[in-house]
Amino acid sequence: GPAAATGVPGGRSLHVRAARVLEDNWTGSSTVPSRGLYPHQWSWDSAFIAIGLRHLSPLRAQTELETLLAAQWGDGRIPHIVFNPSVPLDAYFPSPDFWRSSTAGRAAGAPRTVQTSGIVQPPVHALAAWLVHLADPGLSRARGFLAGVYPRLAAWHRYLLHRRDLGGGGLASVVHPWEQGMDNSPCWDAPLARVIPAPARSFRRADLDHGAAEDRPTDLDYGRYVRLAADYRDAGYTDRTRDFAVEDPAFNALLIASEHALARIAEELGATGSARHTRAERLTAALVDRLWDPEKEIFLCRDLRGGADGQGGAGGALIPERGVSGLVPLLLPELPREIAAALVRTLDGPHFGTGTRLVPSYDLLGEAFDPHRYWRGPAWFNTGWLLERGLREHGERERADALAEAVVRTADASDFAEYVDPFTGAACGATGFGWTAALALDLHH
Ligand code: 9YW
Repeated sequence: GPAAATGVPGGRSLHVRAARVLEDNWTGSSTVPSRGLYPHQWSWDSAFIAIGLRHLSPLRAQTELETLLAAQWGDGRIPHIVFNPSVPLDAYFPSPDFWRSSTAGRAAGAPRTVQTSGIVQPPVHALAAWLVHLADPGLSRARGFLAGVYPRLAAWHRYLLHRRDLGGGGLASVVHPWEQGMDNSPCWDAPLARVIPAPARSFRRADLDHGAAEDRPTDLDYGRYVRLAADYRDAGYTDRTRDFAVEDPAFNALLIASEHALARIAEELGATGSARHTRAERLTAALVDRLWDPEKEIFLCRDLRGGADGQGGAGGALIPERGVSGLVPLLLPELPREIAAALVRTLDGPHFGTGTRLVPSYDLLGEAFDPHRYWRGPAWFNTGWLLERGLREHGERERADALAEAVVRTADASDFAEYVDPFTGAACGATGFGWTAALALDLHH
């Protein structure tokens, strides 16, 4: 791709500026999403960051993933945060003394030597490992990179496909909005409304030291996040019956894309990947069957505890909110042609496309739409990257090129913002954000 200088004053290219962000956020064994706001290692951030890092240093990209996987629990889960012991406890909430992984998570096999959270994040890791391998197969083979990560990634998928099939339909469920990664998306409003919030005075929001309150989730949201996480912890992080259980389209699409990647990794290691490819195809069919809405032409979340009897006895209910998560399955190669075409229409149409520079995180016409508040409207760069990949996968080259260009340009112009106003591209949240720099770098290549 066009790796040349972009002609900005001073002549420093996007490549150099993105590399600087990733250098500043590098701790020696992994990369923080943001020095101020998120000073530890986050699971799906690291996967996206590795995808960009591979262009700067395939070794650092491999190390990034290896560091994360070293904190894997015995039951296979990859925790959403791996805490850096040298960062003060009050720099981020909820801190290790809230999660208490090494004691509360003992039955689930939490590691003893490193402190982690107990929930998970979307499984982008096998896809990232495969892309990192491809950047320098020689180094990867010499270090035994794939041979080292394969059993851990396989255990991770096994955890999600078995312990987290709470709906019995083959898909993985999330038990907390933080697990799906789009914390305060309006898609979560209905299932969250049933959660009794922890009192606001029972915790201190460190995030507000670094971000404008009106760009962040509310105190009421946080009260509910805290309650759900504390209940999960107090149940020993076991996945039996949970009050909050949702099947999310992006989470499952990423699991499927990663299952395909794991098949390729197996093949590279001299084994057969066919059982994994077949499983990915079956999961794609389950995704369509359980989450596709043919009228709205988007995938929806299934609230397993919603619906007629409130217990999800009838398989729960679809949540009628359009979030960007419902477009992410475009990533999948086996998506039926007519569904891929419908998703492209939705991307272009009044709910996500009209007047926007980048794809918003939530329905432009939705009642809850807010162009600045976190996952309730702003555009994010990881979803932009995933949709670019989806468009390319389905032969939409011009649309993919245009989106790639908009992602790179907006990332650069916003000083690698955490998220942006979807109409103007104005920066929101933190700047110098890890995955923004990494994914802009990847699309620039
Ligand atoms: C939190 C780190 C994480 C991201 C999530 C994003 C936010 C809040 O920040 O989560 O405190 O974990 O919603 O997707 O991984 O960047």
